[in-house]
Amino acid sequence: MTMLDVEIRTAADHLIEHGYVRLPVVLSESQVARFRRLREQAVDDWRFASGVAERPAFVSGTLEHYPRAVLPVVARPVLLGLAEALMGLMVRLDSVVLAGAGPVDTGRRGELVGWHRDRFGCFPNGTYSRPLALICFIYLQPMTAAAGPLRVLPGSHRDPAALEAEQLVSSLPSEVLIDSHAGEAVVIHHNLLHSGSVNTSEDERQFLGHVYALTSLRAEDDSFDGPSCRALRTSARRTGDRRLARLLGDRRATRCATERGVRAATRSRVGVVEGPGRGSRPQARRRVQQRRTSAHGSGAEMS
Ligand SMILES: O=C(O)CCC(=O)C(=O)O
Repeated sequence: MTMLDVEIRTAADHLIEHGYVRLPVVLSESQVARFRRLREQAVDDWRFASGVAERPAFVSGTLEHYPRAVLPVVARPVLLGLAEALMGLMVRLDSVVLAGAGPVDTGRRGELVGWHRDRFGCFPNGTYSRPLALICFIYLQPMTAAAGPLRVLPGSHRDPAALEAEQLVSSLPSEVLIDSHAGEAVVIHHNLLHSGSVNTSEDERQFLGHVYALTSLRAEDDSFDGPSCRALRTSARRTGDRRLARLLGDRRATRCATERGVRAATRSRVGVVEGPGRGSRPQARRRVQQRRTSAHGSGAEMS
């Protein structure tokens, strides 16, 4: 087993048991700074396009608009590998957003935004079920008490514990506050009860949030159908990278994850590419490798 396999297996075990897991150092310090700048740019672009002055809490379509920054993060082997370990190989992106919450009065420190389950969530029946979606929050500042840490109720992805209406914005005895570092990812099962906390720091509280969902479920928040996403899909198909094609919503790539293909896995820009399909030969594979290099080269990685 590689170090990556061990990391993924350990993370998967934690998420199955508790409903969430922390993955440290998904973004470096300079990448965090770059994403904070990107959030400003995304907000400005959105305000310009919509002709409004207020700052949007969520800017979506970020893969379409900023593919060079966003693709390497959503396709990070540890994140996508974790999603596949928990959900099976049929994984696609559901949405990628840059989120921000402005500061509020410091007297409100410790207030919750509200307990909820995310899309596809339902009242659990007491047994673990594989996630239909995994939500990844990559926070872009240290999640101190002032910034407003994410709160989770461990085990609530499977326990049939009900909350009363008045508890929905209350801190609860079994909650865990996640004081993650900037650039750390927190990944949660779609059925986990969780809540943000209000931001009483001086800066905007920001995260890059993305969702992995089963390919059989319709993408609700993002069509991934603009020119950049289409070009990424075409390029993934051309280079035989079915894993990336699936991630980007290519329906044809959902028919190709045969056991044979998976066993023949080789390294690719996203970590693993499935083996050759019917009729491919070593020369064809070499050509694919060459094209893969020329298509994206080092440009796919963030500096
Ligand atoms: O603000 C946070 O930390 C979490 C946001 C959240 O719960 C959500 O987007 O579903």
